Amino acid sequence: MVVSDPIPAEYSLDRDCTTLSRHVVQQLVKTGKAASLLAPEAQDISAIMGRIALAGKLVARRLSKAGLVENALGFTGDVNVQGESVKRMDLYANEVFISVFKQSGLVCRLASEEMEDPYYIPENCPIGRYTLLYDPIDGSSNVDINLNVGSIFSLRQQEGEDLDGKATDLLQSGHKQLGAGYILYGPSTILVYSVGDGVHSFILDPSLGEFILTEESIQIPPHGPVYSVNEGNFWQWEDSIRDYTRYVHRHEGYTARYSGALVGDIHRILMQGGVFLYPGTRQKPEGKLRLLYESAPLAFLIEQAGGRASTGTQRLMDVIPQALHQRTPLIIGSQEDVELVESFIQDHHRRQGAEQDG
Ligand code: P6P
Repeated sequence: MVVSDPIPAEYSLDRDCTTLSRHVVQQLVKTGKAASLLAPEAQDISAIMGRIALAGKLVARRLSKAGLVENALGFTGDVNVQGESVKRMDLYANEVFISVFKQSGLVCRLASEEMEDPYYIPENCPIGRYTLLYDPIDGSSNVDINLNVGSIFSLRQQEGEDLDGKATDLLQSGHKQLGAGYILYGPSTILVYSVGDGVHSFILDPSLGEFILTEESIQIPPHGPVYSVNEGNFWQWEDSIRDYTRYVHRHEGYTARYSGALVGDIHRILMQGGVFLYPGTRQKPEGKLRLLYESAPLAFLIEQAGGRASTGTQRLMDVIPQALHQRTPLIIGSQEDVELVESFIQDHHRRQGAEQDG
């Protein structure tokens, strides 16, 4: 008689065999973006997600040892295109994403927060017509103090030949994204993605070296208690955002959470509900966060999870960038909480209009 050794509940085989690549292919067929599991577009995007997962594993490994490895932490002494001091981890992660796509025949252009112009992999271009836009390490100020950081990615299809090397075909709205996601490097390494049919999360099982499916079709609560904003900027904000802040200070049921790293703050809101704000200031009305590789991919995800993302006055996904590193104000999260912030902005504009008419 064969005695089947009971498999402990936490190791369900079906779940452990739902690897990221297999899940992506299934998703693409479900969304109709691929005719079959073996269709080239399904295999390509699945392979791209597999390479992104490999990049996540390499970055997670480096982060876990950063404190023990010479010259892994701290600053390089350079300043990036954003005018920000570059951390060694920023550069490492940026190189990792480039390296995993070399000889892949998949992605022929990479646009990153860390590079003024896109990086081309010409040998891939005849085959792979995809462009990866990414923030290799978002929140890198947290790296040296062992707090959570993340990578954000967005996948687009190249349009035209880009002969001038300026990638102007990328200057289109967020609706052009084929998929988007983030990797959160925390107590666990979590990869969250969507290719247009819901948001799904995977946790890296270090013993397997695989991202294992943990949650499918994540839905953000319509309302949540968290508001996530750097209140140190209060005196630089427009009156509308100050009025919103005073409202949540004075009403029960709100709590402030802000880590200084976008991916962790967004993940909390995706899972528990609430709103994240990085509004413009009087000096910088365009805000701080970048549109193409931070706000647009997160807006894609949050909308797929039933949430809302805006600049405060416009749906974030509709914004058409004028430049690769364009910044944008970002208000993102639960439908009701984003709408509450927008209502303060609309009221403020109405009052301004009335005063001007008055
Ligand atoms: P501040 C990190 O530099 C980042 O780009 C995001 O990860 C984060 O949400 C934001 O900037 C924090 O900016 O001005 O509050 O320190």
